[in-house]
Amino acid sequence: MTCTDCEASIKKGVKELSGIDSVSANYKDSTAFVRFDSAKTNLKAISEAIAKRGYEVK
Ligand SMILES: [Cu+2]
Repeated sequence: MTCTDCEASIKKGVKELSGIDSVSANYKDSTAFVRFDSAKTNLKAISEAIAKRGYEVK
């Protein structure tokens, strides 16, 4: 992530999944925090949603 637009893009991409409670992203330290319902989605789906928007997930 290089700017606040990246944060917004990641948040939007993750929120499109079902079972997401909240998403926050911080481009300055390249982190994203996601609270989700593990019965509805999982880390893999979230990682894919982020990767689909062109970001590397570590
Ligand atoms: Cu950006």
